[in-house]
Amino acid sequence: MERKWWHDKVAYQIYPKSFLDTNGDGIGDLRGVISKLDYLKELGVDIIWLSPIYKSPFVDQGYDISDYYAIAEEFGTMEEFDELLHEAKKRNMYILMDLVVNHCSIEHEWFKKALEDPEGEYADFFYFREGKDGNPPDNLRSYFGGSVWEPVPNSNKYYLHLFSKEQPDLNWENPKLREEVYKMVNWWLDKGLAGFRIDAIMNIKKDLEFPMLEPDGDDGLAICFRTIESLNEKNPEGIDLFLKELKERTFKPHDALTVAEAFNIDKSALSKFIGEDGYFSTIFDFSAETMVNGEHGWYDTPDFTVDEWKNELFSAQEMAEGIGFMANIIENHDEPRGVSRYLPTYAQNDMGKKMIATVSLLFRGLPFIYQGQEIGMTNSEWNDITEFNDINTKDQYNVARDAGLSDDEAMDACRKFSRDNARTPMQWTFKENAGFTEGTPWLKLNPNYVDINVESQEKDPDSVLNYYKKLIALRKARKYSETFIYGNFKRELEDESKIVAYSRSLNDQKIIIVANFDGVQREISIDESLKEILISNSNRNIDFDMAKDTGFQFVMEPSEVFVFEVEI
Ligand code: TEU
Ligand code: CA
Repeated sequence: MERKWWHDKVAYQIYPKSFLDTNGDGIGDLRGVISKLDYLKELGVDIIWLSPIYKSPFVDQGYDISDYYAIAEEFGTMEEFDELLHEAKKRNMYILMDLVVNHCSIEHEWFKKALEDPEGEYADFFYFREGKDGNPPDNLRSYFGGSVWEPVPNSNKYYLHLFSKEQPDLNWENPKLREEVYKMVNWWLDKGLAGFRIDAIMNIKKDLEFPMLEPDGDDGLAICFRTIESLNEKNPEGIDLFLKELKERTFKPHDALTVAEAFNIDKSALSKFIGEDGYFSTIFDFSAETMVNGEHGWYDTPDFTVDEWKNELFSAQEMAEGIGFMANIIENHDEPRGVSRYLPTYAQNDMGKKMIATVSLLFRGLPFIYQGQEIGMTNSEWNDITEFNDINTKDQYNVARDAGLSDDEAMDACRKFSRDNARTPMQWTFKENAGFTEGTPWLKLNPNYVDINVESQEKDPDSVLNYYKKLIALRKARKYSETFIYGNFKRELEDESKIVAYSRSLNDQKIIIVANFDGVQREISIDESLKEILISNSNRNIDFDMAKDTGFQFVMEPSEVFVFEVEI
């Protein structure tokens, strides 16, 4: 496998609006990010992905961009951004921005010009289409609810939006639009950006026939991603042209790191995406996220078992083997907190948080930590639908109510799945507003900041934060890093239900990770000779010596994890 500059790195996602506010307006800002670079460096982070910081009306929290060349005033200035790049570079750190080019904002000048002249040049930057028999061109439902089509004022046309109606989709079929995108991407890369996280990219190719689909709900609509699925079957080469051209014209000449948000890529397509000459450096592993999607919405999301979860992650590891690197996450800004979602209730404590971190960070691939994950931030408390800010949450609440659920039942779905769970302000201290702001935070804090915060954890050698530091240091330790980066992945102890175990091996080194996701003690027997315990979350002193050469048996406590080096 050809070595890349980012292979040995650890990445961290910042959600700028909720990271740290330095001017008291209740909104996180670039100054806040700059002031915490040393904190991140000390954690062991090399690469920082910033969720969108471009000028935006913030209908979808900056994923609706009105000027790709400007920094949102809420976050600061271009000078401050340049300062961030400079300060990061000084510390050998790298900055990734969010590339949101499936759509822009209705406040972007392209869209304004398109509305002024629905027959003109800029209308072709978007999908302006006539309806059929007084109805929109097709019956697709947008990701955030309602038709994907919105009438263009003073015209017989509609415009397409797969997300909210304030996020019109850009027409990638139009070479002029593509040129504008490449110009913009190169402009940022020339500034010294290391690369991009690429938003919702599988959506850029549309089925231009805009066919009607079998409705999947009482609204007579079908969720829009169905066309992506059917398009892949009809015309698998469809998106190829766009993604290849994007890469050749921008990322490749800059040796940029690109991390794409691409759901449901199967093994046959994976090498085109993340292989040696793939469209992207890596894509997120969303296998756990997509494992259980509700058929109609959050409210009917089925439960899953530890073994199902493990199998999804392990299958993704196996799929990427020999092809490329996945970007491994346990949560992001679109998901509830991973420790609240994936840990069984009995394991939702510091032991469990360290355990799931160990499993995730030692996988093969590029690890991403989402802000607050390193201190074990959890889902928040929500009393009322009006406490949420997220557009997706409001829609899902209505979806549940429309399906006949009570306010409390609909709220329960939102409590579990709201994206705002991950967007509550970062918990820096136990003091007022968790040290996030001296003003009024834009989104309600998680009240547990008095117990879960950076300041307290820095002082406590056994904290989740200090465990993350040790874990990252282990991953990077010269003696083991080659194995953690390039080593093969293999399932271990496969017959043991609720035991999550795998190994990483390279040349004459083999490392085994064993985690007890069960709520009771478990007897474990490993048919290898133990060399050393590299890390564990219990600091238990077990005498493995007697079994050094004959395999070793031991009892694991609930939520305990061990990382062993074994004789090979
Ligand atoms: O998300 C794209 C995406 O596929 C969403 O449907 C995602 O699955 C959903 O938010 C989960 O409920 C990206 C961004 O990550 C998200 O924050 C944006 O809202 C979206 O694109 C539109 O830009
Ligand atoms: Ca601020």
